[in-house]
Amino acid sequence: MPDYALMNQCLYEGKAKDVEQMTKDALAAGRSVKEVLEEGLIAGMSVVGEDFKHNILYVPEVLIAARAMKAGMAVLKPLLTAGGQSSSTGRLLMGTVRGDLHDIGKNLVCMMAEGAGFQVKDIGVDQSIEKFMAAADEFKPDVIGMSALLTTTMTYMKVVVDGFRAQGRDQVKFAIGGAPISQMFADEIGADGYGADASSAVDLFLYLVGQGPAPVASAKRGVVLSPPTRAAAANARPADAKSKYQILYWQDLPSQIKVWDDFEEVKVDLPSPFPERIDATAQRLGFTKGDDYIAQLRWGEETERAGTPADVAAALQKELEAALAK
Ligand code: B12
Repeated sequence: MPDYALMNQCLYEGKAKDVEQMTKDALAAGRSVKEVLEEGLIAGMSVVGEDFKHNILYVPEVLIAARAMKAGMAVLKPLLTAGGQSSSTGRLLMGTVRGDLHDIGKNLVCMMAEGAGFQVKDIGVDQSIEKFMAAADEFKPDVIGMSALLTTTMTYMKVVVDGFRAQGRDQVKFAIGGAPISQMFADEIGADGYGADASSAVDLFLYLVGQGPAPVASAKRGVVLSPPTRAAAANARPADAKSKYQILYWQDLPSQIKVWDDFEEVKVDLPSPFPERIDATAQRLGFTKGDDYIAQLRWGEETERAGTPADVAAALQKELEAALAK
């Protein structure tokens, strides 16, 4: 019996070569494609999804895990398509809407959806309604997922939804997501649902194909502190509390701060103007493709300083802002 727990762990840690080899070994040992997919890969990815949802893992780690998942999937793919053993949960067509080149979130959603057993067709970025329609004619999706990161492009989602509905194509469901998107916006444009992150997206897709419960309303993630955790932490923590922290850099530009102690963890996505600086530099250097962009991210050294995680996070943010203003 293959050690699926170990395989899940390797996937979680993003060890693509190990996952690939274990997938091959499990097949060589006579296990079914379905079993290897579900117990070796999907089970590992679902832990990644949960930990991402709860801010235990962050975007770079999730993308690395997703690449390991892809390495395993690449071994299974020919067998899945040839043997008719597909355990497809549903068919998902994904694209970023016209005028928008952001694809990191979309790619992540695609990988997690594949991990959950969906057959995914990703038509890429900057996609017009005509392209969505042509792809839908060919691929016959159950769900169309649209991504938009710009307030100027999100409105195009309505054009696509309206266009499909106007042609009487009511059977396909629309899921939408991206930084400026909300449930309210989804309701406004008549989409069937909104997902705040890749894990919520998969819950939503499962629901839309009748294979999961209605997702609870998801909200954007920000600083991770629930009031009960803070209260408990405040009681348990010694007066001379120390916290550890790391800064996530895009090249040498700070993007996120993570601070933790034995009681809680705080994550701060640095607000404007930090993302604009990163955007401008990425554009200037031509690192605008998902993988190229992600390859520039790295966590800084783990460091310790006095204070609770919330205090340290606030102080660090101030210092970074002051340094940027110079
Ligand atoms: C990376 C990035 C870029 C990269 C994109 C690289 C790439 N290949 O994607 C580059 C440098 C190319 C870029 C360019 C620009 N960018 Co930019 N960019 C970002 C940045 C920093 C991160 C986006 C990201 O990847 N996040 C990580 C992923 C994992 O999260 P996500 O995309 O939100 O996806 C998650 C969820 O939203 C959800 N989801 C996403 N899609 C879907 C779909 C479905 C169906 C579902 C259910 C869920 C779902 O699940 C995902 C996974 O968890 C954001 C800042 C931010 N905080 O969002 C700015 C940001 C989006 N960019 C911005 C801007 C202004 C631009 C530019 C106009 C800059 C310029 N002056 O040229 C250009 C526009 C280019 C274009 N036409 O699209 C602004 C948008 C402001 C606004 N209100 O419209 C932001 C918010 C930065 C800022 N604060 O100013 N950008």
